[in-house]
Amino acid sequence: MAHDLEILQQALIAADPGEALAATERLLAAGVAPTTILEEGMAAAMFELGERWKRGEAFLPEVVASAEVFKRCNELVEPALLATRDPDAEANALVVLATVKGDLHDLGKNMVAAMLRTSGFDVLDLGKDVSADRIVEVVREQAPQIVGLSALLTTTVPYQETVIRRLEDAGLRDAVKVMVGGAPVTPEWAERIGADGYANNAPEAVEIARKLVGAPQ
Ligand code: B1M
Repeated sequence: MAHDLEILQQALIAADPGEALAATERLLAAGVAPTTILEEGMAAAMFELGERWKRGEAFLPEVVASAEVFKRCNELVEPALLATRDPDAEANALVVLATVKGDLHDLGKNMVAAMLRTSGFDVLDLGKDVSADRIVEVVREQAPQIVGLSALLTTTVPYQETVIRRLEDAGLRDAVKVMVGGAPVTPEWAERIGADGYANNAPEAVEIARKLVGAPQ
């Protein structure tokens, strides 16, 4: 298994769809947990690619290509993940998820969405580059228990605070819990802006969301 996880990582970094999809299929066939494939294989590869990009050893077109291969691997893993949904673990809660305005990074947010669904949440995914106005409108109309805000750029992280302030202005803040995440987001930032929860990764997001709605862990 460790060998195929390594092959998957290298294939994602190299944006090689054939190798990446074959390694994903082998891992699934071997019964490796979909969460392990997502976190230890796929997310870890994108993190390493980001480090290489920072060092000038990878370039934007390569990152775009890797992100496409990531999505194709995800198409294989997500159904396997959803098949592990435990009908006895229903959270009876709606989560509205969005990558905030100005930010086009959605791979991590999509992983959070899939893991929340697997853990018995209903998820309304508003996508990426989502404005505070849109989020406020949806919270008013759908009355979710949680709003989840993802941001991957240091320039878009402050928009998480903008959304919280807009929910306050609209008189909706007390009606909904706000959870924030994304690589540059920290627990200190979450506390500073008055978010109710912070998660470092998708499995942790599930844990925090269940706590926020009082669902059994
Ligand atoms: Co971008 N990018 N990117 N990029 N990109 C980063 C974020 C960067 C750190 C790369 C680097 O320099 N090393 C850097 C930001 C630097 C900074 O802010 N200071 C950067 C940059 C600069 C840019 C552009 C500005 C580049 C340019 O155009 N010159 C541009 C911005 C576009 C925009 O958004 N307006 C850009 C574009 C892109 C692509 C489109 C090519 C692509 C995104 C494709 C897509 O998402 N559909 C991309 C990618 C792939 C990356 C890196 C390499 C990988 C991100 C990723 O998908 N990781 C990234 C490097 C890095 O993050 N270290 C980088 C995998 C994913 C599973 O992890 O998203 O962290 P992640 O999600 C995790 C956790 O964070 C957490 O759970 C997930 C699963 O464990 N989580 C949550 C996420 N959301 C959560 C929400 C929660 C809870 C947990 O609650 C609600």
